[in-house]
Amino acid sequence: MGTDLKSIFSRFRGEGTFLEGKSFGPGHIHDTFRIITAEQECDNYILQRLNSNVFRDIPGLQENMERVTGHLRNKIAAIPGSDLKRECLTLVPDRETGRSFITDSEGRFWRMFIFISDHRSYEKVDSEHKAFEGGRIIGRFQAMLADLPGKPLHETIPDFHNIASRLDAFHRVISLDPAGRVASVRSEIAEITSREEEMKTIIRLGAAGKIPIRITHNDTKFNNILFDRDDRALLIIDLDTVMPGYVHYDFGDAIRTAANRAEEDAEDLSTVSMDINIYRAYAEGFLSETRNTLNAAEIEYLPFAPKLLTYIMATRFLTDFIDGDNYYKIRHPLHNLQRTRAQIALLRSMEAQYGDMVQIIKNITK
Ligand code: ADP
Ligand code: GN1
Ligand code: MG
Repeated sequence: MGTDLKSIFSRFRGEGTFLEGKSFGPGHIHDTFRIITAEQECDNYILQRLNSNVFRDIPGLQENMERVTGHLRNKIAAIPGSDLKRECLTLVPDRETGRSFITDSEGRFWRMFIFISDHRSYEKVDSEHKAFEGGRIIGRFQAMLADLPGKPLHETIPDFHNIASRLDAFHRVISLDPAGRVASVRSEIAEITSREEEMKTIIRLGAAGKIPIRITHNDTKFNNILFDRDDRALLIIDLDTVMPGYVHYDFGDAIRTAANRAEEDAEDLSTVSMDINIYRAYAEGFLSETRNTLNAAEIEYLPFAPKLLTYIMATRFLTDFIDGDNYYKIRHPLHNLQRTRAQIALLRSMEAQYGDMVQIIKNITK
């Protein structure tokens, strides 16, 4: 792999000499490597082989990425004291064409970023300070993209958070039962089907024109936020799914991951629950940047969003399990089922605390 990475690295307009390249980070989608350069004064890099099974139109995705990072750079540069290299992703162009990605001899797509050095990232959140900071940086991201000029962004994964489409796919895979697993997951299937109508609330509000389409990140998993060594949030990375969406998608996925006391795939379900104090702190940070732009219906349904996103993930993990594990990277044969169960446990914990979740948003926005 070493020589391979070295030759891929050399095709980008990076600075410095390739020293080593190693697998890096917790992502479920791409193959990510950190490239260390030999010279102290040169940056290190993140090199990614992109998953073109998940993302069917990589040139379109990269066009989004260039527009979004370019717009964010202009906004951040205008903030006194900001640090562009650490508060915004920097794509490194192809030496020959200047494009933001290359293809290798097997037709696979690669891209490269400057490595944001000395950062921290968290799977779970253990302090209200970090939760507030995460909320603030995602709120700022959304606010900064509100005036992105030009045509709409490409929908890099069509209907990504459209629960009606996700449920169609779920029922399709159940009727096909390609891996013969349906009989073993009857109770998990029942957890999903019993909530189907309630979970279509957000798309119904959208269709009725009560909540607007905005530019959203759509993968605001907490480990996609990088912090500095003092736990100040620097930026949100993983911009592949930035596209048109509802504010609820970003608020919901951040709470799903930040406020869960256990890992996303916890085996011991008794450890899974939502920490309401993390929820409150995140909401305060997020609303400090966005409350003036959100309409009354968007605010009213914010507490519903974590339930929806947790339900979407449970549905997607279970769909992939029944399908025979073709989408998510797994570390053991029952991994997708374990993820499903942990998400259902989290959803139940949110349901038990729903009244408090509603009250907290009312208190912050009154
Ligand atoms: P995936 O879609 O597979 O999650 P990401 O774009 O989130 O891929 O990247 C995977 C991991 O690589 C991240 O979780 C983070 O740890 C690390 N990473 C990505 N980009 C950078 C960067 N510019 N600087 C530092 N670390 C990064
Ligand atoms: C994937 O790329 P990553 O690992 O941050 C997935 C998200 C899920 C998440 C669940 C493009 O996110 O939608 O929420 O796994 N990304 C894609 O952990 O499907
Ligand atoms: Mg990621």
